Amino acid sequence: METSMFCYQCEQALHGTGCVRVGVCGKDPQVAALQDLLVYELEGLALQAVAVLDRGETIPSDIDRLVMEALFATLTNVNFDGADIIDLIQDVTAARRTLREMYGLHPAADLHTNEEAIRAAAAKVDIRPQAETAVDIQSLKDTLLYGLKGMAAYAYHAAVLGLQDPEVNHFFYRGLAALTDRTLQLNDVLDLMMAFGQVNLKVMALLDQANTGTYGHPEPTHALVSKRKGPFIVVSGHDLHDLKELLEQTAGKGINVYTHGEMLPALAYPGLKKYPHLIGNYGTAWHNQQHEFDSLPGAILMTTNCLMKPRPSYQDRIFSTGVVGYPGMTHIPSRGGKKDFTPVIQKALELGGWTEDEPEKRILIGFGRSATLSHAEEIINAVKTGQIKHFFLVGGCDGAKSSRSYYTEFAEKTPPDSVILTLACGKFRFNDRDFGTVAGLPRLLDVGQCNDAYSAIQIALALAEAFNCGVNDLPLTLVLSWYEQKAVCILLTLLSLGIKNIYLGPSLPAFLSPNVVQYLVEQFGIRPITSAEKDLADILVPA
Ligand code: SF4
Ligand code: SF3
Repeated sequence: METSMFCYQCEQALHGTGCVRVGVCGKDPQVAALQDLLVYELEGLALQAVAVLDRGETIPSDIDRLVMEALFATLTNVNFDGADIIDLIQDVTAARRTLREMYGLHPAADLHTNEEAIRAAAAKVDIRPQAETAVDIQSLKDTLLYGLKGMAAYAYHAAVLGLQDPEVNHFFYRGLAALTDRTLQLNDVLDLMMAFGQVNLKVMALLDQANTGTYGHPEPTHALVSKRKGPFIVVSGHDLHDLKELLEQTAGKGINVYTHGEMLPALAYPGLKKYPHLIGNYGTAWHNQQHEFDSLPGAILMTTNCLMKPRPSYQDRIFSTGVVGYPGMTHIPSRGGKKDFTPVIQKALELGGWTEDEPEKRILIGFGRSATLSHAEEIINAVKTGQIKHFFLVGGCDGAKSSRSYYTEFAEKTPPDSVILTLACGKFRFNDRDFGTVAGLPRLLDVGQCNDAYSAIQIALALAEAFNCGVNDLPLTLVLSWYEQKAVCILLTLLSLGIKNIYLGPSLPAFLSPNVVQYLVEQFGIRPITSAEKDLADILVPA
């Protein structure tokens, strides 16, 4: 049984270098090794798939879907259950066999089928073979792998809503296969990363199309953030489809449904807010869940990341679904494309919920690209007349580190003639504050989830077009916080769009070698955050 591990894929990596005994996130060495083996097996599958694609043949769509699910399961705070990872390894092994038989490929070595063989292989697998011999190449390949994990999450959400793009699916194979190619030089991997950024932009567009096509464009909404009496279910994560299915199954049952964390933006979609029992939002960002869920008199459904180890006080009332898993946690499976949330509903009714209404409190959300750009004319005029002098995008992941208070201070210190766009779970640090208005618009515009980064990019591109300039010439500064691998794929997309001078924190990724950091600073002007005062002074220095 493994007693050591190495993982440095997220911002919580121990000492800023990597988790070696157990993950700061709670991932144990056995699960870490199994996840590495899953990635290794996916690389093997990808090599086969590339051979098939190069012959002009196609990959069965269930294999495309498996690749998304398997990569997504290895994203930080998604799946901590070794049994689930073993199932996925067996599925990938079966997919390799399928491709071999369909297309007469050479038999692959090491097709692990039983649990014992899988665990033995996991103990030996090394998915960073160039870590000692080619530090910078390995650093770039790791960055690409983490980007692929993030992209898998986006592709999965779009696929759940019926949208896939063959070019995107193929890039998973080409990207994973490239990770095994020892002939690649630094420039080759850099080129691949930029190509990846553009493909990821397509996935983000696809997900935007899936979400807005299914549920309509988010609209400005004063979302309830106080408790209402009665039984309830709290839904966390990013999966709008799971929320929709739960809303259908809870209709008329006297149960309120609250969003939590990254599900908050769901309250602004016409196709979801039409359910009157989708009542409001409970809680804040993922890292506060253990105390927010402690003794909660309601049921909790985790649809995606970020899941933390459940405390005993609520382990009987938290459920997982989709790719999420935790040992001992009740999982709601998908059967024939449908989910049966009866256990969650029964638990909510049994617990009874809150006994009193809290004084009502609301926050303003729902400024995706459609709602924000419906004010384009006012915004452009306000810039021309000097009422709006600067735009900030203060967004990204939240996390537990105290240095993340930077983002609250930064938002608070932005001048009154500026607009703050925000998205993802980092906004919970300041989204309940009153930033007032500028040119008749709210100063704080909540664009949505991290899954809505496409919306923010479209807003920036529309402003650039209106002013007939590039995004880098706009009075716009991106101040991003990262934690997990979706942030990596977004960053690579921004770089592939040529966007420069991004402020990044709370710390730089451990997987970027010093030379890679230097390259990013020189080529893209990436700036590690310092203090809110200093960074703001640097940004707002008169031209
Ligand atoms: Fe550590 Fe993050 Fe890896 Fe978890 S995902 S083991 S916290 S680096
Ligand atoms: Fe948050 Fe996990 Fe990244 Fe979706 S919920 S932004 S960290």
